[in-house]
Amino acid sequence: MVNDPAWPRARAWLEGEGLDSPVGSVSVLGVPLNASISPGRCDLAPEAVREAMRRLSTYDVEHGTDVRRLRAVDLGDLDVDRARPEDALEPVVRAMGGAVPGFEATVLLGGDNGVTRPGLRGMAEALGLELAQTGLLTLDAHLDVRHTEDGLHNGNPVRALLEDGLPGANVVQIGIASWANSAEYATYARGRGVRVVTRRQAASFAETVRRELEALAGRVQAVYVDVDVDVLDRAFAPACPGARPGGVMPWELADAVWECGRHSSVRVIDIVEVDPSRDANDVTTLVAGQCLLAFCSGLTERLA
Ligand SMILES: [Mn+2]
Repeated sequence: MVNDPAWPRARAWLEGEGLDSPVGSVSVLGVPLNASISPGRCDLAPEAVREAMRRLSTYDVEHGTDVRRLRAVDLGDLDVDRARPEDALEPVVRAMGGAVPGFEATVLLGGDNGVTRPGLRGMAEALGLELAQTGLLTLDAHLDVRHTEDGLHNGNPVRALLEDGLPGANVVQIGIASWANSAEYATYARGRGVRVVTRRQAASFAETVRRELEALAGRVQAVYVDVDVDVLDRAFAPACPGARPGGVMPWELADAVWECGRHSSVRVIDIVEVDPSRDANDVTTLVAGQCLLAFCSGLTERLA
């Protein structure tokens, strides 16, 4: 790969290369949890996404932002690739005690969607908040409220959090897809007070996210955003086993994630469900890298 100092690479930024006098800082923590309902290799994602960032620049031409104005601190990966989600709770919460304070925002690179429960619990603990003072915004095709009787996995983090004490009214789920959920679980989520916004209802995806985030932020002290990459159309997310035709477009997701970066209530975002062993032409790892960068572009705008 040609090294051109006039074309800074996102990977180098992630490794600490930035501009003088940063406007703030972001921490990045790999959480290679791999305990999905359908066996896969989501544990490979943090390193694959970092690798994809070699081919992405740091410049957001849409907003005129260079993310190198932010200081990035990559804290590496947690040793949870063989852990059950129940056993990942303690190490993730402990690591977030160092990854959240002192940074304007934290990006968790999953791993499967099981990351979201320890991620939100870790954010709450790091900020000294009760779960009831926190909000969860999911950009996901799925409700993730399958029952928890047989243990935790990537299909039930939202249910597990509700059972932990997160009030349903603090949860907003955007991008929920047809033929990817069941009537029973949709009834359960709505019955718990969860706000469910379907793919079609969120036709203007980023605008819907901006509006819902604003409303949620008014009710809580800090917001955790779960970006399940399977909210994308399957054409752009072949590495996400749960992605289906009819999902959102990459630019819609980028705009939505940018809005999350810009909003002062958002302290943590996770990017989950990418299984690089299923990818085609690196499209999914590239789009996951773009999500990280779009969030950081919004964060730069927040702090500038
Ligand atoms: Mn999910």
